[in-house]
Amino acid sequence: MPLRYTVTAALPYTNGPIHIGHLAGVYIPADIYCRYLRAKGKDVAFICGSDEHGVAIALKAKKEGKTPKQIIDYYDQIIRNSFNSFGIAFDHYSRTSREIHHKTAQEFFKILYDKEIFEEKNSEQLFDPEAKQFLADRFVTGTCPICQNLNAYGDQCENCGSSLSPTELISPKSTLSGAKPILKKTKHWYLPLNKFEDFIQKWILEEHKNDWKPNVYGQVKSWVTNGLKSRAVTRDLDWGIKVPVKGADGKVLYVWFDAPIGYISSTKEWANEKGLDWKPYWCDEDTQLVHFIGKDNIVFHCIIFPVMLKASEQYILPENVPANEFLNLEGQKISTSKNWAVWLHEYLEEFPNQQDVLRYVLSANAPETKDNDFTWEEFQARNNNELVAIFGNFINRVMVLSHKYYNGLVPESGKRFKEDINVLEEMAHLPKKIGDAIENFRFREASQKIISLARLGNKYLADAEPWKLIKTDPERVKTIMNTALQISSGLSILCEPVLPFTSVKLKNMLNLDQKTLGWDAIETKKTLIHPKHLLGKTSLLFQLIDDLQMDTQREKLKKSTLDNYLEEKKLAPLKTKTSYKDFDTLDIQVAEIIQAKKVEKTKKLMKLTVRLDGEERTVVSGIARDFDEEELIGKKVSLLINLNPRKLKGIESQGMILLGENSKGNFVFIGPEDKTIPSGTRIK
Ligand code: B3M
Ligand code: ZN
Repeated sequence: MPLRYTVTAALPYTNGPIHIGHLAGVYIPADIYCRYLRAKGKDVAFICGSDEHGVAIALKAKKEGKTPKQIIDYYDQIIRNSFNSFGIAFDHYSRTSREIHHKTAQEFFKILYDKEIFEEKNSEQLFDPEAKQFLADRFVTGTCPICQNLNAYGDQCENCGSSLSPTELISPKSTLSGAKPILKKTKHWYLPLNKFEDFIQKWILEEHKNDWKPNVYGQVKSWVTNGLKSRAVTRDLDWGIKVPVKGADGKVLYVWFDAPIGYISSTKEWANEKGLDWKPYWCDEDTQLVHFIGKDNIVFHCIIFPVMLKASEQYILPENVPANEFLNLEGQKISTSKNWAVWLHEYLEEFPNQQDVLRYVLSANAPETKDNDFTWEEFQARNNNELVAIFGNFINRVMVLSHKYYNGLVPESGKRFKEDINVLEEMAHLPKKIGDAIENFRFREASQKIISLARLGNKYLADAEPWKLIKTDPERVKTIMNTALQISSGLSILCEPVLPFTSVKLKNMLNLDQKTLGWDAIETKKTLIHPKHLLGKTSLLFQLIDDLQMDTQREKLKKSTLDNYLEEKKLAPLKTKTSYKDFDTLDIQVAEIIQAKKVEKTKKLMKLTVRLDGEERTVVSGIARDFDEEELIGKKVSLLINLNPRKLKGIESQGMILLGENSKGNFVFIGPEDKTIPSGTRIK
């Protein structure tokens, strides 16, 4: 049994507000976990903060003509407010721009430096000759060498998820000036992950084989199988934490080196403020360290940071890293740049005081084992059919009847019948069941178990029909209502981790002390609410959400992406003029797709067989995100047939299909309108 828990949630970048994807993937599960632990009386430090370094922030500042400091101050405030409003109850929320963090991160670097863990290497890096700057990470884009995505970043391809270094990009381009980078020598410090392969192998792949989530375990395994490489932990940049050794002028720590140390500095700050010692929370073996993150952060939390912790020889390792998959929105990937998102600060304006509805829907539909979709239709259905019709309805019946029959005084229970004993018995099992679900990071299940208690209560009342019995057997009704009030009280306690606002509201209605009753009281079948206790006023716990509100949300989404699309179009420069002669060199023909098969281990690539006039060809096209195999068969498309063949994932592609992009960013075919037009027809 751990003596204490250090629970961290990924530090959000302060280069934009946060949306439902962040909440569903990281912060709601982490918050439920910590609220549950606290309810069980555990010693918990729930730690987070703003991640304020890195190229993304420097770039945003440059683009907006502001200083990085202005950017981070602005978003730090918005993000903090969102967390507060949604009841994400961190014990401490710090910022990596604070001095305590700079010091902690530098000390950490020095520890590894003094232990001679790092490799010092001179290498050629991309340099922007116009902006006179090295191009790290997101300062450079180009074609992904793995999946051919044209817009891969210098540190990562968001299409295939590969982690890259800038020099691996094909046709790199500076995002600062658009210039073609040159190579220039520079010195950096590297963390030799390869030397820690055995450690990762033993610690995760053997010891945590059975208790880590399969999606997390699988990613780690594939990293290790592909072989771990050294990773530069410093950058040539002016925004960040100075590298604290000689000969490192103009260099800062790589943001992914300093950010996870932010968990430690935030804990220090918290402990200082509370007059506690921070060390046990990071150094004692009897502390359980858990990192909540999204799946794009797995490598950093399961390999790189643990290697840093291990190499320092002073810190504990995470016991679990329950990363979630991604949440999509109305069938599409959430995208900040396309404004395809539900922003938390906007949700609150449109659904004031309905934080718990979103918390509930995002828990019930959490992307725990696979990517999941958020739709407004489901949001409405879960609210109306579950929160209102089951939970709200049960509480309302209990409250209204108790006020009507007993003026709000809890009635004495007579001898309980079998059905009364059964429901109370079932309720007594729930803390353990919900607890097991939460401790094993199954938050969907936990949220359903909570609703199951309200469902149980509803059924109990519907079967017992106190509103009929009141005329013939008022004594029996007292027992029924007393039992129903015990269930209501149990609900107010057990719903707290998922629905904290509802819990407070319900406890107020029941006039229960917010703190005194715990999960144990339910388990040990204590009387949760006593006879003659005076109930508070009845109010509605949840409100119905109507179709109009949902239509408004869907319209808003469509409109904002369309606006965004038009804006981008305006900004996209026209290509330079070309001659007819050049155009005439392109041989474009109508082709019919006759076979389609997704290329394995890629997200986008589809292998197609197309028919021209008397000839069949193989073409590999990046359309698998937008089309299923079946719907492609029989499609007539325009094909550029005299492009040099090229190999994609080992398959030779003999042509390129012409594609357009619609306002949602999905591909559409540019094919002949007249479907009878024969394959092989020349397009001029
Ligand atoms: N800021 C990345 C992200 O928001 C990063 C997490 C840091 S956790 C130490 O996805
Ligand atoms: Zn890629």
